[in-house]
Order: sequence, then structure tokens, then C-alpha cells
Amino acid sequence: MPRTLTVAGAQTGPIARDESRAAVVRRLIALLREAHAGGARLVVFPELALTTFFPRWWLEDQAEIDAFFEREMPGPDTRPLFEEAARLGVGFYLGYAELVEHGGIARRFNTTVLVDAAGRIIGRYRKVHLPGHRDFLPDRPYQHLEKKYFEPGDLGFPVRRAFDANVGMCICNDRRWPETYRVMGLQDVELVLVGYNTPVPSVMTPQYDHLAAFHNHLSMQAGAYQNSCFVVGVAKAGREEGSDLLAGSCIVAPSGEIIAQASTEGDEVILATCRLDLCAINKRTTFNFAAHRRTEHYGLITERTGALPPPG
Ligand code: CDT
Repeated sequence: MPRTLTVAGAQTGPIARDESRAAVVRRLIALLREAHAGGARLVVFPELALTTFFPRWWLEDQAEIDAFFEREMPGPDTRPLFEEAARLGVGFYLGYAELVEHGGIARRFNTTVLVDAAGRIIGRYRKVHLPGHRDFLPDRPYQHLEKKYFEPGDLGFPVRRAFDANVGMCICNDRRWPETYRVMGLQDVELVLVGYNTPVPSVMTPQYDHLAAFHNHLSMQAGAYQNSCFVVGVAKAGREEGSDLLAGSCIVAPSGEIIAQASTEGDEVILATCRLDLCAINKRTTFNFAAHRRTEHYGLITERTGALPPPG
């Protein structure tokens, strides 16, 4: 019997700043039900799936900023999603802004949780690669202030056994970094879940705006192929508070091929039945890490952060 897992990507359209958490959760529940009706056992929601993408704004009032954060998960507004998922017997990945108190100090992370089919949180990931900038950029139509609002994740890239698969998580900009996938690949990952909010035009690289969709898929397809795993990439998409967010949610097979892709910029479910045994093809051959990796030549990857020119 081949090991299979039907996963859904639950792309959302834009979330307005004044849309209540309860209203957003109702949208997520509708997507969850549709995914379940399509046979999904695991549903992937976007990064920061409960609010508008607030890092586009320079905000100074801490209470106003903290209104975008969750102090508990599930909390009163999100509990109905957990209850409905448990009732249906479906797991999910949910991205949100997390506010925790450690020793009386408030810490803020761009976080996602993995919830099992009984509605229990079984995994947590905090975004490691925070893109954008910390200071106000006066010449830009909008900002990308993740470095101001969040601190880098402190949980690494754990892979856990869940849904009969080896499952890892990352968030948005993480998907562009080969290190993200390789650290999970070294834990034998079979399924990487990633939610994203990708503003186009980009604050950082307007020169590449026409390639935004290409780079999105290129990153996830390369990560899947080079680490012999499935990748489920799920967008918050569409025109949100005057800023466009890239759509293109997709499910990528270990061959690097896209096997499901969203066709709209709104709330949309995509589905694929992942034959997890397919991961073994390249794990045993081209990308058999134990047989072929040469770690004695990879030291710079962890010794050095930024690039330096060669000597001479
Ligand atoms: N949310 C997020 O990480 N978005 C980034 C945009 C980078 S441009 C500052 C992304 O990689 O899609």
C-alpha cells in the first residue's frame, strides 16, 4: 500500500485592516470544510493568516501594533477553527503574529503552528529569515517592516512525524533560502509547509517585479527537488489595503514538478494526493545525502554569514 496524504493549500484573498478575527476565522473554516470535502487530511493556511499584512505600515503606537498579535493560540476568536478541524478530523498549519511574555519581557514572532486531526497543537515554528528593513524608508510607497515588528525565530527548523509523514514548516521568505530546506532535508523531511505574503511591487527588488511569480515557484521547486520532498506553498493574495500580494499557491512534488496550482487571487482551495514514497526516489539515488554529501567542504556555510570577495 503506498503511503499517501491528501493535502490542501487554502489560499486566502486579501484581509482588510478592519476585518475582525471572527470574520477571518469564518473564511478559514469555509476553506477548511471545502478542503475536507475534497479529501484533505491536512490544510495549509497562509503566513499571518488572521490579519492584514501589517508590516507594510510604519506604526508607533504599541497598542495599535499589538492588536495584530495573538497572545494565546487558540484564543476566543480562533477556537472555532480548532473545534471545526477536530470535528472534521483534519489537521492544519496556521500562520499568525505571536506575542509571548518571557520573564516579564514581551517577545514577538512571525509564527505558525501545526495542529493535528484532534485539534491539538503538535508543532510550532517561528520565522527565521525576516526580510525587509527596520527603519522607515521615506521614498517608498509602503514599507516592509518585519525586522521592526518581529524578532528572528528561536526554534530552528524542526521536522516531526505527523500525518504519517516527516513534516517541516517554514514561513514566506524562508522559502527562498536553500539552507531552510537542507536543514529539514537532513531530518529526512517529506513534506514542507510554507505560507506567504509576497508584496508586488517589492520594496527590496523592484527590478525583479516582473519575475515575482517565477521566483516564487523557482524557490519552492528547487527546494523540493534538491531535498526530495513535497512543498506546499500557500499565499495570502490579491489587492490588500492598496498593495498587491502575489498569488500562485502551489503543491510541488519531489521531482520539482508543480502538481496543483491556484488560478485566482482570492479564497481558493488546491488539493493534491501526495504519494510520500516518491520522496525515496531521489533520497536513494541522486540526493542520497549519506552517500554523496562532502561536509568537509561546506564549513563556510555556518562559519560565515555575508559573502567576502576572494583573496588577491
Ligand atoms: N512575508 C515575506 O517574507 N515576504 C517576502 C517579501 C520580501 S521583499 C521585502 C518574500 O520573500 O516573499
